[in-house]
Amino acid sequence: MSEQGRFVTIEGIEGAGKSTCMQLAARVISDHGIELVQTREPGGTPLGEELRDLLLGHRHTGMSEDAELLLMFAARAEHLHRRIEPALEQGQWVLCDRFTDATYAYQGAGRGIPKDRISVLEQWVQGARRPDLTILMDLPVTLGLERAGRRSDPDRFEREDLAFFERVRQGYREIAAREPQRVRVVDASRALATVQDEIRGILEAFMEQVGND
Ligand code: Z5A
Repeated sequence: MSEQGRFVTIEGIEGAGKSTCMQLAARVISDHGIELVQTREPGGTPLGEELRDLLLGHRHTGMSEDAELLLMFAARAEHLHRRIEPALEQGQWVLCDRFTDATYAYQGAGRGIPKDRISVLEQWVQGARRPDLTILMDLPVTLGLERAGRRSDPDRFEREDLAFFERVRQGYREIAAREPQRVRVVDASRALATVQDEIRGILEAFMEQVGND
């Protein structure tokens, strides 16, 4: 049987540059001859993408916080079952734009849902599965919003106020402080080339480390 693949996630508040840097991260990993599945949350499967539309769209603007949380985990359960676990079992790597850290940051720190309720769902849906490496792209909220604000049609989350995104950022930074081995914080406020150099370095060091394990 082939060796288990590795699970890498990219996190950050909106406008941090995750989507931009996903492309670079995918290239760096693939250039090492590693087979890679590139995906995102919420989403990544047909059902997950439909749930994403419900979560981000404006048909249910007043959705309850618990419904939002449960839909995130419903999408995640499907994603793990259909894509993430099968890929990892075949020895492929999975690169995911957001995962459960986003739930602790947005639904936990942002909306105020207690952490222990989220961790019950995390345990239920994921069992022992956690990302092997997370890159947290951190930057001041105003800069992230300014970058993202160039878009025309804000989604349901993008309509939240500054205070919400400050709590989300703080939530992410607390996770990184608790788990410095897994979560590598990148200062995403710098020029794109500098940010991407640092991400390349983190991924190369990680690949070397797991290659030597
Ligand atoms: N969500 C949740 O609540 N709970 C959960 O469990 C999960 C998700 C999984 C969907 O996320 C929403 O779901 C998200 C949280 C919630 N809502 N919010 N907010 P998403 O990842 O699809 O959406 P997003 O965070 O809004 O993505 P984004 O706005 O596309 O941000 P980004 O991917 O980090 O940024 P980007 O598109 O790569 O870059 C934004 C712009 O900045 C773009 O024009 C770039 O060219 C530019 N850019 C990027 N880097 C730089 C640098 N370094 N300098 C200058 N300009 C730059």
